[in-house]
Amino acid sequence: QFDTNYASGRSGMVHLFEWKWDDIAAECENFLGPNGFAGVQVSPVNENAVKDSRPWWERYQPISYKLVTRSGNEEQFASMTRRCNAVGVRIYVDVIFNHMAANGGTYGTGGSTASPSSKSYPGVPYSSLDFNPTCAISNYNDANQVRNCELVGLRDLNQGNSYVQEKIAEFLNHLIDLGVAGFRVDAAKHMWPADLGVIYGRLKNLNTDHGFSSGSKAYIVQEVIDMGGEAISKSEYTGLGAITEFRHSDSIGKAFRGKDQLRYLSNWGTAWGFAASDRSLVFVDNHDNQRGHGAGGADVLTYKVPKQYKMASAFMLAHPFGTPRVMSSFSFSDTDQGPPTTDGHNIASPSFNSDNSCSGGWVCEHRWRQIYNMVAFRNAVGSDAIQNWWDNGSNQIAFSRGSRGFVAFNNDNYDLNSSLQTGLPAGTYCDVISGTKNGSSCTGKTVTVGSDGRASIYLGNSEDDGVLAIHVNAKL
Ligand code: AAO
Repeated sequence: QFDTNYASGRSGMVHLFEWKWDDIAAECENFLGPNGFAGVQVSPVNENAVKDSRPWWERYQPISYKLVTRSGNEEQFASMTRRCNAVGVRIYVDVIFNHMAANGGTYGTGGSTASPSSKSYPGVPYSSLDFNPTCAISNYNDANQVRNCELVGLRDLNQGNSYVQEKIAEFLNHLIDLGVAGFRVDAAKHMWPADLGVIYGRLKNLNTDHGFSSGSKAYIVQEVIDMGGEAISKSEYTGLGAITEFRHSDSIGKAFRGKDQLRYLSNWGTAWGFAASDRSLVFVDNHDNQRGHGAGGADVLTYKVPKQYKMASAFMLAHPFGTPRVMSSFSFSDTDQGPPTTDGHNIASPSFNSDNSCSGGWVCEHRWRQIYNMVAFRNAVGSDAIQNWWDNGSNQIAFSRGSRGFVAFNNDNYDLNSSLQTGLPAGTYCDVISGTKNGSSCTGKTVTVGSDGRASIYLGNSEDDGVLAIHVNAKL
């Protein structure tokens, strides 16, 4: 459960937040597969409570485990996993089994009804016997309360109950049969690690018909927000799977917002309080903290601060630490606002511009050249270690990944203009941030590396992007 099950030579998971299954299938074939992406985290797949204003968060209020949501039905889901796996892109599902819908969630996207006030969800079925007693979480210093009471009024399932364990395992195994590669376990912090261990222990191996090697286990990443100072620590979960490393999001945001000098990033990793690399799912922002939910606060970078966001994303993708996940958003002004729709209810498909970017209300950070070209960088450098670290003593830094890739950042208010050791073989390279290699030419800046591995690197502080990146697959 620690292995992402990525196809070899690929990296980079993208969270296609609120996308429809048919659109994701097409995206795997047309964009993610060809550009080296390894996986997609999809929005919750099971039936959720329908809320009048159709906020994005209605999907975090389960009504049943039927696979019917605004993203599509079971047939569409199954077709998506098949089409994505066929082009080497894995699917990870956001699964919610800490709780069921809160009061007011009386009918679901799949036609089931429920009575949350009496803890009755006939679509599963669950009855009041399957839930913890009603109480609210107000004190994160009390582990019993965090795990046995209700998160924002969501009816709290008792995962210690064997019937509940069975229903959850059935739901997850159904998804494994349909070809998924793993799960993001929502609100894992609100469940007892021992109960999660029992549930994970009931999971089947991944479906070999979908190209997984026999004996493969689902990758599990548990949503555990641990910024320190609370009763529950991520280390209680890292023996069971990976965790969402929120400190990464917080620290990278502070650094690229200029609240921490970039030179301090030289020991980026566990020295910053992060979990071990293979247990850390890392991200610049997520669907919660980009809109003020969850944790991370004001320092989180989002698509709304594009220059710093691209720099932070490039750093995350260039650095070997963790399993990076790229956020792909819809644009919003109101933090409750749901995805773009055609009629207030049905989710609209994204449309694409000639430069690969999206329109129609979809931001598609994963289609920003500076981001997808860094996924290609990550694939090009493989497991090569960081070498040739350089900094100017403040906010200009550079490093190589062995002799396969080199990246430089300038977050100072003056130009970077230095001769630096790139570690790369002599030649002319295309900077994959300002442009793309196109046959034997480059649409952006070029960098000439001498026979001693050095190159003169220029990054003006008023340039569109504060990063420059070259790698062996972008040699001209
Ligand atoms: C909606 C309405 C509610 C209503 C409810 C029921 O908004 O007003 O009461 O329905 O009718 C999402 C939305 C919720 C939404 C819910 C259900 O975010 O607004 O409620 O769907 O529709 C905690 C959890 C964490 C959770 C996060 C949002 O620990 O698991 O809150 N994230 C997941 C999902 C999320 C989803 C759910 C869970 C529920 O990703 O999308 O909710 O399925 C501290 C704690 C954290 C805690 C935060 C927020 O964080 O450590 O564990 O997260 O507080 O309460 C600093 C600290 C940091 C602290 C933070 C905030 O950053 O360092 O530790 O401040 O104080």
